Amino acid sequence: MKRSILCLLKTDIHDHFFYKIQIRELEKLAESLNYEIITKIIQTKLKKKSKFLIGKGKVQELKKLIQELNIETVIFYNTLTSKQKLNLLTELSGHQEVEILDRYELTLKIFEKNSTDKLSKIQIQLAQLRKQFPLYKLQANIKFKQDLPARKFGPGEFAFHSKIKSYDKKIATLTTEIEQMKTKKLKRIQKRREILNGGKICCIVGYYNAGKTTLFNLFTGSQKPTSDLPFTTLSSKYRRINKNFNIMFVDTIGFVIDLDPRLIKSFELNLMDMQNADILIYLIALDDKLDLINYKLEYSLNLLKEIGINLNKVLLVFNKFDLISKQEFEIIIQYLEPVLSKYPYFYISAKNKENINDLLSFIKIK
Ligand SMILES: Nc1nc2c(ncn2[C@@H]2O[C@H](COP(=O)(O)OP(=O)(O)O)[C@@H](O)[C@H]2O)c(=O)[nH]1
Ligand SMILES: [Mg+2]
Repeated sequence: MKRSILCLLKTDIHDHFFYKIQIRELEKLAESLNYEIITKIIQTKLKKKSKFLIGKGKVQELKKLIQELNIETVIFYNTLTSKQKLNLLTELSGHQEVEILDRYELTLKIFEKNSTDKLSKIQIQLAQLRKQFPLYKLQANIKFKQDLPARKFGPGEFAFHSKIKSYDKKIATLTTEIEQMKTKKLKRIQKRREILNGGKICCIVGYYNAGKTTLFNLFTGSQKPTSDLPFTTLSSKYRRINKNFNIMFVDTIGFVIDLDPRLIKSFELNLMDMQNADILIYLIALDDKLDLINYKLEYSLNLLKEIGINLNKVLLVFNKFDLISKQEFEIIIQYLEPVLSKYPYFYISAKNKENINDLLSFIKIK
């Protein structure tokens, strides 16, 4: 367990609600990697562009806390530029170097830990390289200037350039590899369509912990691992209910709030599963707070639209019905009326197998 501090910069002074969700999300992500959260720092500041992201005074406060509380890692909710990360590393490291992470890097670390298949591994590796490269360039540049103040060309510079070249090369190789995998994947999807012979592909999407894998297992009799930890599922899986049933289900990666666009891009291959499906079950966990359900729903529908998905194929499915009362459900439905009037919706409990047959019948005729 690494002793850690969480750090969030809030740029909206009127935000009295959402930042709490953000910091809670960060906490969950960090805990899933065994970081021990010792304390949290939240600063409200309008300007994000600054030397350290947070203000200079806050940095000194942070420095003191790191020493007093024996902190090994500082995790930021906001994305840090390479310059900000370098400045923070320089300013905050005492005898021992502190680890500085932003949520983007933290998420990649979770991906890395959970990835079991080659495809996910390559996508993650590429995203990590792309993120590390600019920081490496900055660090190497500074170091090389310190090492060789007088000479123009020296061994330091040579090493620096050859490392940059190897970074470039690795990124290019992985990019090509992913392009090839995309082509192969499209072919595989087409083959599945041929086997289905007019049947449908139904992809289950939604936030992590919505119960996607639980529902997939229930539909297909699979035994994929489920858990309340983020990103247990990384690679997509296709499976039919049985040979006589003309629908194939797909379980895939979950969303998180405020997903960095680069993260979305780095999982292009998973997006292909969503883009090529005939039906999208958008699964929503009913045990979240009402505001959060609403926020997640709006955010995800937008996201789906952005990645080019026709929203006509979306079916909203509320899961974990067993965890709330009928009255609570009514309140949720009323609150979400503006969205619900646009999509067909169902409520189920994947765990207790409630209302599953109704859902299946609907999918069959859709
Ligand atoms: N109470 C309840 N828990 C559920 C239900 N469906 C899934 N879960 C639990 O929610 C957690 C996340 O499930 P999982 O299928 O891994 O979610 P995923 O991240 O969307 O794939 C697990 O602990 C499941 O046991 C449900 O209908 N009711
Ligand atoms: Mg899952």
